[in-house]
Amino acid sequence: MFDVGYRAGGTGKLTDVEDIETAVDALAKAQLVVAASGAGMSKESGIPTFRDAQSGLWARYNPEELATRQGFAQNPARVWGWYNYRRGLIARRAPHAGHLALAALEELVPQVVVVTQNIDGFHREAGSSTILELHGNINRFKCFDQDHPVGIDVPVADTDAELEPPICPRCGSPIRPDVVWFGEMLPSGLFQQAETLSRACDVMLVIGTSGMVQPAAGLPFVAEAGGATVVEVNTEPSQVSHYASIFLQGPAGEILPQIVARLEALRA
Ligand code: BJW
Repeated sequence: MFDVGYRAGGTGKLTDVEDIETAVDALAKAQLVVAASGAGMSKESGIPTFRDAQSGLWARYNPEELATRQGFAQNPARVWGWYNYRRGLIARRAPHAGHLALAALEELVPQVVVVTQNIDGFHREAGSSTILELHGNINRFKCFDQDHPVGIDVPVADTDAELEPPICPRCGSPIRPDVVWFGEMLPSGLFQQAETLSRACDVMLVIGTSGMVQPAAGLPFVAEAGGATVVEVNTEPSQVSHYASIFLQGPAGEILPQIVARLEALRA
């Protein structure tokens, strides 16, 4: 359970009950809710986040070696092996109660859009219907040189051992996961769509992101400037907390079901 709500920039601490009720009130009146999720959303499914000191996905690697075009060009087998290992991890895990609660929110609010930085596909698996995957999807593939989409069945791996990637049948360049690496643009039009929705939404739920990676990190700011109530759900204060209207401290898998249960009770 979460103990104490913390209002960033505010005058003091509010109890969790007051904060959660304020969030529920805002959601009950909302026409459009944007749920902006990051790696912390999937932590309780057993997927490590990126920036946790000990267990994060970067703990044993330098991100520049793995999540950049230069890293792949230098050692495609290393990067392909790392992603195959992560695909295996995701394949063995499932969405948790927090993902399911976000999907259930669609029954309680006229429009809910999930804007996620996650590449694991758990929101779709949980039943959310409108999802913008800003950083791509680990189970989709394209070629390195030409971005040709490649529909192949790639076996997952139990280890992150180096493995040569398959070759694009059209141009012969190595195949890579269709995700967004550092220095790459987000999929065309997708970010603009996310920005428009963020500006228009009544409530933005910001769930489990450190708010360190642009341009996704700017969306809560866009929502706040557009007049939305920004509700952050995170186990720790983050870069987003500075301008969140409400900070609910605790795990997404506990807080989101509580919010939905209270909304359901209001509607009953
Ligand atoms: C919980 C929890 C629980 C834990 N419940 N919460 C200088 C200034 C500004 C920008 C830049 C700059 N230098 C470079 C840039 C641009 C760069 C960037 O932002 N870099 C920063 C590191 C500074 N951005 C880009 O390059 C982007 N493209 C771009 O900007 O294009 C324009 C451009 C082009 C050319 C040149 C320059 C600009 C692309 C970014 C792509 C990011 N890709 C990755 C990898 C995806 C593929 C893969 O998965 O391998 O995306 S990096 C990684 O970080 C991944 C994530 O989606 C992303 C964000 O991480 P996230 O989700 O916030 O996770 P964490 O781990 O950071 O945080 C987890 C949070 O959860 C924590 O707060 C916990 O407390 C919390 N939590 N358990 C609730 N149970």
